[in-house]
Amino acid sequence: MVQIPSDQIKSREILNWKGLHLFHFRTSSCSQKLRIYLNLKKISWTPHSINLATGKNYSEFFLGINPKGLVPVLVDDGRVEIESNDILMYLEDKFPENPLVPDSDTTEIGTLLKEEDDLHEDIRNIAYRYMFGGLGKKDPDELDAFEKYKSSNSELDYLKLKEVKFYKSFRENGITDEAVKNSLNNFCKCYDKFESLLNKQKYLMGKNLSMLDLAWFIYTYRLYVSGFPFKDRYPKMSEWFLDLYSRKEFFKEVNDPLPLKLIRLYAKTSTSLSGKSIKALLTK
Ligand SMILES: N[C@@H](CCC(=O)N[C@@H](CS)C(=O)NCC(=O)O)C(=O)O
Repeated sequence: MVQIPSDQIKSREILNWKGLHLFHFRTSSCSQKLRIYLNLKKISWTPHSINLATGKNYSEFFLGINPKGLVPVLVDDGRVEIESNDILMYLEDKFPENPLVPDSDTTEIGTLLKEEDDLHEDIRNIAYRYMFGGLGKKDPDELDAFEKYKSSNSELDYLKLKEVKFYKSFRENGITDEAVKNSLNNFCKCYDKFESLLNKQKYLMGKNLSMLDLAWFIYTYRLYVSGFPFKDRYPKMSEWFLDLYSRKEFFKEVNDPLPLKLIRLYAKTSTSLSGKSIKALLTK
């Protein structure tokens, strides 16, 4: 778990908040995953939207909570947790009814969620190239101030530099064809594995829905919208996705609750604006 100790929280007022509070953003993939979880578990929580598109994650208030400038952040009666998968595990421990971890085995799901988290930069590459267009560009002055910001946690200050590097490179070079190819390769390795599992089971970890399905639903949604040919390449995965997408707990949390026909149309348009399509860059 990545808990930020309370003596390191500079925006002290949040430490007095009662109950579950979530800093999130509507279109953030990690926030979407958490909100789907909260919907499925029927857990009530207080939302605090941090607008990533207008740089609110670089405000002094928010950096005083998470110096990495990332959502989601959970605040539970003054306890501050970051990292979406750790937040999921924390909540699962606190709300064990209707479990979303199979057979209470946290080791296997921990490994699989880490594999998913390791692909975060890959989903970023896809989303910034095919979904967000120029909207993902950060204001250079805000980015500089973010880079220079010093919190009382030198480890988080160091980890933040990875974010700065990504956004600087995105501003200068966009997301290159090479980066998209590599990211697609990484996704295909996982999808190859999941496709064969889904030939014998309904969900990614067996016969019951788990957090892993939530996590991969979000990635699959993004790739789908970006024009990844799931139906041709991974038909079982495509069925699995459409089933989850038809459920209101999932559907209402992803970007725009559009009918799938419109999403496919959107995928075509966004692809034509973003250079070579995903289909053209799929190498295997
Ligand atoms: N590993 C982290 C990743 C968090 C993350 O990258 N959050 C993104 C949104 S999905 C963010 O806040 N980005 C900041 C930005 O877009 O400026 C987690 O799982 O919580």
